[in-house]
Amino acid sequence: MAAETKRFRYGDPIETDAVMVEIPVSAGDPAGLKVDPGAKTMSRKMSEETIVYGLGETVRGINKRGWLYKSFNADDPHHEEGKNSLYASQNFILLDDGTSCCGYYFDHPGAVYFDIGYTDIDMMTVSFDDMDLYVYEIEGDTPIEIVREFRRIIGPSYIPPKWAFGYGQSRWGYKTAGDIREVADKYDELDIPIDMVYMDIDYMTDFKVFTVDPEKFPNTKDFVSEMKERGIHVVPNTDPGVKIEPGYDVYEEGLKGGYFCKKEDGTELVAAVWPGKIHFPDFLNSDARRWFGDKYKRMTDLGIDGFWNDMNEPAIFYTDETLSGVYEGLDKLRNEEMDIWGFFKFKELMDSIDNNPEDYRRFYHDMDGKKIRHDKVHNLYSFNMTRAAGEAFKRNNPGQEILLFSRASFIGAHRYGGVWTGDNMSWWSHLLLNIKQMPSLNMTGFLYSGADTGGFGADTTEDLMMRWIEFSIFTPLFRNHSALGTREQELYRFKRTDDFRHLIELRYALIPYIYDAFVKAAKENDMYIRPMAFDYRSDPNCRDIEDQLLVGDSIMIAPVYEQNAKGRFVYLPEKMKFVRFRSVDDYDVEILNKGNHHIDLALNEVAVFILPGHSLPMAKPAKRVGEIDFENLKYIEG
Ligand code: MIG
Repeated sequence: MAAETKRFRYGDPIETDAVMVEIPVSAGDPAGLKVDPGAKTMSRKMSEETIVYGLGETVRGINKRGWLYKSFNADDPHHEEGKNSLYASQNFILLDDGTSCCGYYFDHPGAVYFDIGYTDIDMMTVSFDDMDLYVYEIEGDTPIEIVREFRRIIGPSYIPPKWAFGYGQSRWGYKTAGDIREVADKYDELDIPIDMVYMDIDYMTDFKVFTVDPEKFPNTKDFVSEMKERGIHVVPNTDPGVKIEPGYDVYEEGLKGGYFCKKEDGTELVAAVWPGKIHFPDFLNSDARRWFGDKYKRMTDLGIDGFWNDMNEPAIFYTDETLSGVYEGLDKLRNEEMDIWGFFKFKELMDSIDNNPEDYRRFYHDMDGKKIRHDKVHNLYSFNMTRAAGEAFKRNNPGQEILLFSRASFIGAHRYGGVWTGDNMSWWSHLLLNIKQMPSLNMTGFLYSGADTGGFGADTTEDLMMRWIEFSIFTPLFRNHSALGTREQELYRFKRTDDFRHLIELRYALIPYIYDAFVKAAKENDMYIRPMAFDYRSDPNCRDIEDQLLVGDSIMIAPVYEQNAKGRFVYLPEKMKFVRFRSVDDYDVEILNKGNHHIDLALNEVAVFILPGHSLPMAKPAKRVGEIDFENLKYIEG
């Protein structure tokens, strides 16, 4: 039986455009959900065996059971397991008890709460602030079929240019053309392959979107082409907020066109982000979307062909309203004698200043004639920023392939771009989190994804960087990025640069495999990275595995994610060929039988397991994706 979808309607849903295939609305409630309109909940009992997959980029495991997740895109750099929200809202879940399975998509643009065995370990309860939504219930025989059907209805995943499968170096702190050039030079001096160097916010004039500071980049066009001639793409960061500055044309145009989000009284919301006081473009309005999207042409006219959209939850440092509330509160405290409760009140006031929920209720969108308060459609903001860019590229750069990925996301955005998982930390636990997030993101259509390799916040270490790279070799987006003020982590900052070169070369040798598997997954609505239990569903030992993954059709990976570990345990659901790579040409192979094994993996060694009957194609090492010979490959037979 092929999987089948039914659609149910509750209340007065806002059209999100997440789903592309028109499915007739069925009467009644979904077969597997108990709907309680009074409580605004939809629930379902789970058996002891039930695994709950999905939710895209979230905290915790591949199996989402045992926690409360809130879909409400959050700018929160503390990705700890006690959190309920990260940057993304991908409201797709898949329940599998081993013999029967089904999927649900809750198409709702506001907050959605997924209590998956949190209140009651055997119950899943999904709730809403407003029960205005479409629910899609997908029935099918296997998790793979359900995902395929879900992906069919949400439309095809974005495929980036081939060079976007190369290695990228980024850091918040590169300021000038000279800084960027130096990064490229150092990589080239050490012969470490690289295809991209990223430009973080300092390239702009006063953080004004769609500007390049002429002092830091005296001739951007020449610089971009100089870099491109050596095979390197420069990829700038783009923020949604438009600086309020008379004379700045983006601001003037936006104001004149009425493209900014307004408050109840009809005046533009003023918020503070990097540029200082800004207005937010109303991406939920098709005219504003078109207008903002067209501005990317300023950058593509300079030869730029890749972008990362940041801060689009949207993040708000403060608004005047919140700020004066905080000042008032502080003044009150100042006039009273400070006691211990005053101290806590003081701290609470300070913490309330950014991303304040009240601020998300302070402004409205004009959804093509319909005025809707922001918090009701919060999760659509980043989707429509990405869409603004993606649609504009089709319009203004026809036939050109452009790299695009975003921080915040919602289903639908996967058709226009990829995602990176935001401000993680240089922690071993975040390498493991990255491993667990990838298959969940793949389920929801975000195939082009990856994390800040080496970790963004906090100081990385050489061994963490090495182990992280050994995993990122397999993620479509492979970018080393770090925060201002942290230890510098370009690969040339470390001692074992030969090992790093060998690892990045291995990535490049595997790009024919990775790219093929990626494109095939995108075209066939499959997953490029999958949990073990998807392919080995009848093997009970695979049901709990959260740290081994299937990549494409031919390989399994088992990354090391513990500091000082010299190897790890793996479970093989069938006989496989274990390849221990030190470099493209230096590896040993061993056939391992089905069962548990401990494998030794020195710090510079990567484990790849080739599935029986499959083979792993490898290209000759190249310094740029464009130099890879996709025709002459050698094959390691499984
Ligand atoms: O408030 O542009 O997640 O990757 O380096 C921080 C500076 C803004 C957040 C992004 C991060 C980026 C940083 N940005």
